[in-house]
Amino acid sequence: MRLTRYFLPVLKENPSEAQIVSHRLMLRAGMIKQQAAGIYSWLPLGFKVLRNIERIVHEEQIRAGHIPMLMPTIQPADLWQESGRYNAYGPEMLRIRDRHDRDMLYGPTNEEMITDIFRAHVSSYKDLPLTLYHIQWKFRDEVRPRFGVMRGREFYMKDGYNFDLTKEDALHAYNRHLVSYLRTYERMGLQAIPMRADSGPIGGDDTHEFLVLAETGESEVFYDSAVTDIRLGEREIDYDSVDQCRAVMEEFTALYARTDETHDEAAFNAIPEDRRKQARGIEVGQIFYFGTKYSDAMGAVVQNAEGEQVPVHMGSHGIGVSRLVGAIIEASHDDNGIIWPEGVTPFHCGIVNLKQGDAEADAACEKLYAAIAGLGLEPLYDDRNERAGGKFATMDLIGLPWRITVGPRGLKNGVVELTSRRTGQSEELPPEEAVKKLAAIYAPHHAHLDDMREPMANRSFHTWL
Ligand code: 5CA
Repeated sequence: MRLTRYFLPVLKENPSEAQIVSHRLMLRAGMIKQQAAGIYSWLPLGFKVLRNIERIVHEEQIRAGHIPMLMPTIQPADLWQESGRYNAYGPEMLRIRDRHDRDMLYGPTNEEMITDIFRAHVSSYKDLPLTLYHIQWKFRDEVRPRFGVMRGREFYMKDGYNFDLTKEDALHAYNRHLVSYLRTYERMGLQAIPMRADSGPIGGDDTHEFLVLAETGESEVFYDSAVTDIRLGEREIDYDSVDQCRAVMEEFTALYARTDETHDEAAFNAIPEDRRKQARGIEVGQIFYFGTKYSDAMGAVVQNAEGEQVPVHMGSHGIGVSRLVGAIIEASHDDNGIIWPEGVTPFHCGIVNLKQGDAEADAACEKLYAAIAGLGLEPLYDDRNERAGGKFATMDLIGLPWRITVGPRGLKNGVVELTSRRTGQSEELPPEEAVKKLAAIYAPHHAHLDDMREPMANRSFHTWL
């Protein structure tokens, strides 16, 4: 993309309505525009990041064996009357009446609807286990929408639902989700710590929230600092293996880590004092096991091997896709702007032409642009007739992890400059070498591109979007 042809409405001034850094930077970098309290348009740069996060979520869900689908945003009220949650949900639910006077609502979550789909089409244990998910806009009429996309009223969420014959199978689904969530967040450059939490209006006993530690987080958390040393990393986990998934779950939840709702002062005080931490965190996901709560209420039963009709065991699992855009910025920025992790960056590399209009510099930029695009990567070429300082400031603000600076002086020596946004370090090297470096940097993040070259039957997952 060439900047002169793009739509990147960056703001010079700090917007006064933004209280936290991610909201401020998203507005300044031209990523979002507020349309009403807690309701945003996603401008092109923000939309790209949202889509990248969504793609990672899809890839990791499909890798774990979960099946994508799409349910509507508007739901009929009667499903919620059946489950008993129509009244219980309270004023957070946006209630709508259609022209036939039928009660509808803008879905805050989809337990009822998925249970309705399940009971209409599944009647035998032979069709289990089954995990269906979708990524769809939700609406919760929050009392205090704030912090931009972090607590919106309209927000984008991945929600998944598992159906199992037994509690044991459903707990495997719970552990499998925990593992796949860890991998999902790590690919986005985030450490999200599973913490024992409260199940709220979803219900059930077993639930963990995934928290990214950040001073601006809305949740108060208590944890043993040793949990921050654990990473999934490159481990290969077989999602069908009950033992492997359980082992990871136990490893990640053995140490004390809880939100304030489930905090236990006595257990906390048993941790060595230097490891006892009280901090704030951003909730980027939550997993639930709630047994037969919805299947009992809505008659989601299957026939088991003995010919008996039994209610299915269920759980639900959510990832705050739009909230993650803000959470990643909270975790990764400096005074000059955003620093995107490679896994989610809207463009892979910026190209800054120090002397627009200089025939040699222009030609070198064009050549770099084509070579980077040839790798399947997307460069953003700042081809404006602006001074270098302004171009650097824009690149720093929008946070592309790598920048190639091209100028007549370097070209005389056959070199360009490759700069890391994170460290600020630059190195001079021939343009072909800079392109090679980018290819190596992004190789681990683009396994899905290799996958696309495989015949359909050999692909481990489809590539989305
Ligand atoms: N049905 C369950 C699991 S699918 C559910 O709704 N869980 S939830 O309430 O915890 O929401 C899932 C995730 O959505 C949260 O962890 C959070 O990251 C995100 N989320 C919830 N409310 C908002 C909001 N108002 N704005 C942005 N993201 C939100």
